[in-house]
Amino acid sequence: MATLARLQRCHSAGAGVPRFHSSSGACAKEHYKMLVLGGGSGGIAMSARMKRRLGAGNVAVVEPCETHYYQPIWTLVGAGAKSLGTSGRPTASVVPSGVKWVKSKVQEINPDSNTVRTDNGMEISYEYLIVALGLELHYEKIKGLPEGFEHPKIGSNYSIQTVEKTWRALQDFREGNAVFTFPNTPVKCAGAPQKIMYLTDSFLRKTGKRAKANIIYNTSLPVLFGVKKYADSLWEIVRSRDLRVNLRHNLIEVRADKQEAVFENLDNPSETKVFQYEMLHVTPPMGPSPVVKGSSLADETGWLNVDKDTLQHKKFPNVFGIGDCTNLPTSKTAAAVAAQTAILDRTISKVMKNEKPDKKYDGYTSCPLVTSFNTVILAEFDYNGQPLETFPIDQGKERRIMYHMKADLMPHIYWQGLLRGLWGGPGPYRKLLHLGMK
Ligand code: FAD
Ligand code: UQ1
Repeated sequence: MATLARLQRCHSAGAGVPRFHSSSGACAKEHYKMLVLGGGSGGIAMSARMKRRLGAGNVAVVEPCETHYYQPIWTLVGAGAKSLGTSGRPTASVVPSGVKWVKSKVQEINPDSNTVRTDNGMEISYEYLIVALGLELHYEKIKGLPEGFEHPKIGSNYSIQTVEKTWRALQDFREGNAVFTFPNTPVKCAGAPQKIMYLTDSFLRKTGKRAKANIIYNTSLPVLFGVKKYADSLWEIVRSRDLRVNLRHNLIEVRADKQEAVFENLDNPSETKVFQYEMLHVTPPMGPSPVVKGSSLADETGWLNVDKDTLQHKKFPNVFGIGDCTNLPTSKTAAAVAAQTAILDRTISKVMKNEKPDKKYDGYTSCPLVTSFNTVILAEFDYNGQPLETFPIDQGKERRIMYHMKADLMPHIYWQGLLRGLWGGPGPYRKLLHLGMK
């Protein structure tokens, strides 16, 4: 499937056609005080903050894709609650004005010479570098994919090409198994693989088909969710809605022509189980950006090797990292990126003044666990897996207000706040809201 193969390089059509956004035109060598790699959530937010700090002319961002996507809304797109069109905006409209957009793909990072090479043969040198290259999806690591997506009954909310297929499969559901997977790798938004299961359950109840469905969540993990408080709430929901959870089940093959999904038992890998499906939602294996992995910026596992407190690279002091590409030991989300932007901004200002970074990232991350078409459990936690909740109410409960926050408010905070460098996460509000509680 040509479109799926392209997904690995870019979310949008027209990728890989190098050209330049600014009027200065292409030249073989360029230099910037601040070079940002990747124009996703972290890259655009940091470009905005660096523009404020250094002036637009000193900042460039390298990003090959024409369209910037608000990925968190794909959970709702896959369940038919939002349209795909609402998730994307032209990259040209989110790159801060005056900041140079190098519309190209980074091919090589050479931190020893402070240079980056792009796929149009350009060499860009920098004084400071921010790496925000996200992570790589690996559908191809499942036998039978990505070509299996050419068949009906299978979808995946994790890519622009397959998210609407989830909604199609849900609408086409007649009777049988609805199977949801979680891979044996780190993932972005670890709640998303099960959010679509709860939405499927709600949709099938609404349309009177629930009695004809077995809803099955096959996860590689040994737990339903990594933080006990929220896991307890989710187990309660799973029990009350008659959802089946199989732990340590890892998807290894899809036989899309026969509507069969094959899982290995991670506690006994010689044992495989075949599940016939009427609907299959695949969360693909994920891994580090190959550009990071192939450079001396990576740790032994391939993720960008940054200090967990300051986000400064552990070996190259003029290099910084943010978001899904890093080895920060927290759950990979846009909410984490938001909190990281405030810390990284501060770290960079200190490093530029030859001072010691003084603000520490606590690992804040958040996952709005959508449990129906009008409820969310708002999980928020830190590096230690301890709840770090913004609101002075029990966030372990399903709440309607949190659904509106996720579906209606959060997109505005993302486009108008985070991407403009104005939203550094809810930390300051948390302190205010909890003042009266102390
Ligand atoms: P990205 O935003 O993915 O950006 C990486 C950028 O790097 C991309 O633009 C890419 O094109 C570019 N790039 C890649 N390789 C190269 C290269 N070689 N050269 C140049 N550019 C390159 N988060 C939440 O907080 N809440 C949620 O509810 C939530 N739900 C989610 C649901 C789904 C289905 C998905 C898919 C994600 C969800 N997330 C959620 C996660 C969130 O979207 C990511 O964690 C966030 O976007 C990470 O930002 P980033 O900048 O690190 O990476
Ligand atoms: C958040 O800051 C954020 O980034 C913009 C998200 O990504 C879309 C989120 O999903 C969440 C929950 C937060 C945290 C914000 C609040 C108000 C708790």
